[in-house]
Order: sequence, then structure tokens, then C-alpha cells
Amino acid sequence: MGRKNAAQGALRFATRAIHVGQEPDPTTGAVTVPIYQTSTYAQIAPGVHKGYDYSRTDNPTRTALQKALASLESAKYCLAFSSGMGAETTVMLLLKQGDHIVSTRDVYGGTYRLFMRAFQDFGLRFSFVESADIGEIERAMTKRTRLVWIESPTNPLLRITDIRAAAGVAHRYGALCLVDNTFASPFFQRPLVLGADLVLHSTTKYIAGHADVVGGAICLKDRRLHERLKFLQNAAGATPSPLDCFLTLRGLKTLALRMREHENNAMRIARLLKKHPRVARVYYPGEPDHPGHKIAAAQMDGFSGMVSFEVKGGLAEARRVLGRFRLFKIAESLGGVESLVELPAIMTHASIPKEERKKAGLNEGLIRLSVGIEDAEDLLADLSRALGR
Ligand code: P1T
Repeated sequence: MGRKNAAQGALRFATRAIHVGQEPDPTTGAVTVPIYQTSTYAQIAPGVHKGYDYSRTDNPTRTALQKALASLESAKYCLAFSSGMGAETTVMLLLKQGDHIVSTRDVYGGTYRLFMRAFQDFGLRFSFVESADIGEIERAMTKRTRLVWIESPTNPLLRITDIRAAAGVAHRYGALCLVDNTFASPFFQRPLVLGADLVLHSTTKYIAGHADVVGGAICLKDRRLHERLKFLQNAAGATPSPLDCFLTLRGLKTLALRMREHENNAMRIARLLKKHPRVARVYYPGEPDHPGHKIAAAQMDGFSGMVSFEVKGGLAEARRVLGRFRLFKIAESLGGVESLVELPAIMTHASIPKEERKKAGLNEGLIRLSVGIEDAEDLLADLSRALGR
């Protein structure tokens, strides 16, 4: 599907990650885009400037990041934010009272919290569906549905939605289709090529890749929608600092290298888990018996680095397993070079009510791994020790 090398002229993905938007600085020749640590810009006359007037509105370090990310997502435009949640909040400002949103049920806990405990109070209505079943999306659509919100692969159950089909349903009802592409990264999946209207990222994760910066982004093709979102980016003000943009851009340069390693390591971890007598269930879309494997193989270029699993013995045993890891650190977040482990029901998804988690199939004892790019043998040894022999 849409091989990474096809889009955006002759340059391939890994090259674009290093060069697009990152020409040497015109005044000094600096090869690395500088951190333009300035809040404002001297104007030639009132209202006459060189394209920058205030750093909430625009900043050259942010411009470089936005251009690079737009290229990698096969988008025309990208807008960067101070966090993934800042990006999500800004998308929601496109809507108005009475509008209806159909969302994947298994979404990041913070996304659910934003919808139900912030925007519901403004008169937005939400339906959560198992979007892996396109029929469920279709049955939830109404005349007021403005947005179909997809996560694929989902956080934390790694479910897969057919993005082309979901976008098709959204468009038939005159709604937009947004894909949160955080778990795949543009290296493995480009939803705009599959028909989605908006791609959202927590750039905190694979894109920045080193667990040292929080950020978000929205990528899109449509000029008018970009104009509105750019207005909202500035009006609401959840914009990233120049240093955050620099760190994110620095991480982005090695995205291709890192994603291959994340995937290689995750494949080996999933295989070990599948064979392990203490493991009850493994969730990894790269496994041929994963229910979404065929669709994932068709719409993605790889299966990324997130693996979830359940051990026999439920929550109590899961806690014991977490306590035995040495390399994998118990922490929220994902997508960095270092391996992390967590219990979603207690940590990242605790803000979703228990009944809702149950409906999604998110069990209390589910363990989520963000597989890093350490040596695979060391990770496998750590996992074996944690599971117990
Ligand atoms: O943390 P922030 O950069 O604001 O991004 C929010 C967000 C949005 N979408 C997805 C799919 C996410 O996973 C996240 C953040 N997730 C975690 C912190 C986590 O550990 O799952």
C-alpha cells in the first residue's frame, strides 16, 4: 500500500525526514534548524513583517517541523501543538453544540476524558463503537454526525480499523474522518492516502522518540480546513515552544531507523509471549491470528512496536510481573527508545469508567509494552525473567 517511496516527488521517506523544511539557515548557513527562541519579531512598519509577527502565531523552528511532518504524512499542511491533547482540543473546536461524534471505543484514556468530561458539557454528543466492525460505525451515524474519530492500531488493545472503509462511511454522511496515527507513526501508516481527512499525533511518542518532549500535531490536505485549524491553533494557543519543536524535529530525523528496530524487537517479543505457558493472551497486529492482521497488512507498511498481553492470574499476577522487570521501566507514555511497561486499567486508561473499559474488552490485568530499541536479546531476557519460568 502507498509505499513510503511513492509520494512527494523523488525523495524517499528517510531522506524527507532529514531534509524537508530543513534547508541551511539563510543568514548563517547553519545546517541544523536553529531554536528561534523569540516571542516576537521586529516589524519594518506596523503590520509589515517577514512572515512572522508573534511566536504563538508562527515561529521558524515550528515551521520547519510542520513542513517535515506534512511531507512524511503525505499531507499538504501540518500544525504543531504543545501536546497531543492540545491538538485534540483544537480539532474539537471545529464543532458546535448539538454535533455528534462517532469514536472508536478503545481510545487513549485522555481522549475519552476530554470528550466525556470536557466537551460533553458544551453540548457535543458521543457514540463509542467497535470500529473494527464498519457496520458498528455505520449504525451509529446520524444526520448530526460531523466527525468519525478512529484510532488504529488502538491504545491499548491494538485493534485495527479499515481506514478506507471508515472514511467512506464518514464521507457518505458528510462527516470528517480523523485518524489518531500515534501508534503507527507515518513510517508505517499514512491515513490521508487511505482517504482520512485529518491525521492526529501525540508527537511525544514515536515522532520525537526519546521521552524528552511532549507535543502534538495535525496533518491534512484541505486548504479551507487548514485555514480554520490554523486560526484555532493561534486563537486557542496550545502551541509548542521553539525548543520543543527543535527536539521533535531532531527525533524525527531518525524515525525510519528507529521504527524498523521497534518493529523487529516487538515481533520477537510477541513470539516469545505467544509460546509462554504463563501468558493467556497476546495482542499484536503482526501476528497472523490477530483479527485485524489482514487489514493491517494491507493498509500499513509494518506493525509497529506496541504489544499488549494478559497473564494467567489476572491483575494480582500482572502486578507481580511488572515488579520483576529491570530494563522495562514502569511508566506511562510510549514510543521512546527505551522500553516501558504499564497497566492501562490503573495507569493510562484509569479515567475511563470500569463498565466502559469492560465493554471495550480492556481487562484489569492487561499489560502494555512499549518495546524500545535496546538489543533484542536483553529485552527477551528481561521479559522471561519478569514472566517467571
Ligand atoms: O500525551 P499527549 O502528547 O498529550 O498525547 C495524548 C495522546 C493522544 N493519542 C494517543 C493515541 C495517545 O496514546 C496519547 C497519549 N498517550 C499516553 C500518554 C499513553 O501512555 O498511552
